[in-house]
Amino acid sequence: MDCLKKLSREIRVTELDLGTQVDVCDGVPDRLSFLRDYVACNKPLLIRGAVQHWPAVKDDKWSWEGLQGKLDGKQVTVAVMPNGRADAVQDATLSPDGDVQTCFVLPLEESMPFEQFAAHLKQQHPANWPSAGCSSSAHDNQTGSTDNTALAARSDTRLQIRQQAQQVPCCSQSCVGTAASDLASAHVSLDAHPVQAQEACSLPEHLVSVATSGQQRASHNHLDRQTPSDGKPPTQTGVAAAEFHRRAAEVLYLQQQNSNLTNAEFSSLHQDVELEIPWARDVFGGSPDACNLWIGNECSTTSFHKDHYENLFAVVAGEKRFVLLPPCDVYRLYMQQYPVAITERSDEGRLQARLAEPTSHVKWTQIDPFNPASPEDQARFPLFYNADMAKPFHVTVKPGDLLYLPSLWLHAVAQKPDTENKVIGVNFWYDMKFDHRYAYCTLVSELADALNND
Ligand SMILES: O=C(O)CCC(=O)C(=O)O
Repeated sequence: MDCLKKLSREIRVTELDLGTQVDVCDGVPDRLSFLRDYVACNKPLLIRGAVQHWPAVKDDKWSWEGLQGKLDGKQVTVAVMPNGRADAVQDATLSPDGDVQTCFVLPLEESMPFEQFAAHLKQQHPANWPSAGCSSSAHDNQTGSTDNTALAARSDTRLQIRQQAQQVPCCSQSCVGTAASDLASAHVSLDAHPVQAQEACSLPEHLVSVATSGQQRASHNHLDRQTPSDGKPPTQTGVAAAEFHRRAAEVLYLQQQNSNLTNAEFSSLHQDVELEIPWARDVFGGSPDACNLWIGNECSTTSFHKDHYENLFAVVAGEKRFVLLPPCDVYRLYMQQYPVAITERSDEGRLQARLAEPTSHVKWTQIDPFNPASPEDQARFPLFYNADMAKPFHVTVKPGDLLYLPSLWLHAVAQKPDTENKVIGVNFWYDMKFDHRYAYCTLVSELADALNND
């Protein structure tokens, strides 16, 4: 372990030559300096104003009004989670037995009209949350059950994990997913954030249909035959309101990592951005493999992971807050294998997780830099939390800025919304070189595994 610590220190000093901050420059550097001083050294750089000229930024073309003018009526695919922690390790309660298992949980992917997605994000302001708000931390639920809750050859991209995990059809007609053979296996309860049912509330228009369809489903699903604790049968309005509140608390994130921005459903947005960064073509030797659109709000976070790509991440609206560790620090994240669980919607409309079939495992980390570490976490993960270890780098990317995030860097991302409660990013993934750097990162990772298993 001392050798790995020494490697971390040496790389920080000799190659990265970074203090406590990632380098920042105003405007695009010349290609040669960028290649020599950053790409060749695998060193991140925040380039302020690099995409300021995009109409989406300069002319605010991607206000909700602007986006809805272009996208209303189009179906979009959205990741749905009860707690905004898609593709993250979390404790889930497996029903019917109530076994708690620590799993890597994939989101439900649902297809919905863009206007429904937009209305959902708009109403989901922290001020509307009765308790913990959009915290990504563990949450409980109305029923009282526990809930803590491309691009082949790149075995750990989140897209590929999603593709590998078996998806199941869900009750909603709008759900996306491939058929699964068996719905009757163990389920993980994944209820949404706690929201008090308020019968007297007025339902935002986009959720009236949800509540109504919930009402219809409820009568098929025996919800109306359940007896609540006060002994009175629930009214249909009560059932609809409960489903409305549960749905309103779900966290939606438009993010697919399959080059979704280049797809036909988003063609009306193409005039507002660039689908490739002109000066990056020379640096990376070609066009990006993927150009991804991300629309969410602060309820969603992205857990620590690395990608086998050179990444240019542009922010159009709101702010992205990256927490970064260089690849040589991978041993500090205590990566281990977790069973993969998928999220699905039950007949009653609840989000549930169940183990993927056939069983699969993913190497991931449990460390969540966005939640205060408990004393137990600090004791379990000293290489991350101990005061004598180097702190991760923090970078805030604002509208018009572009972050160069080198391949294999470990990153976790949180978001701060703009005044319209949205955060929009566009990123470009370029092929990385699988050279000596890749080999040494693999060595560090395998040494860390060996040490952890000792
Ligand atoms: O913006 C996010 O939530 C995650 C971005 C990310 O992980 C990536 O660009 O690789």
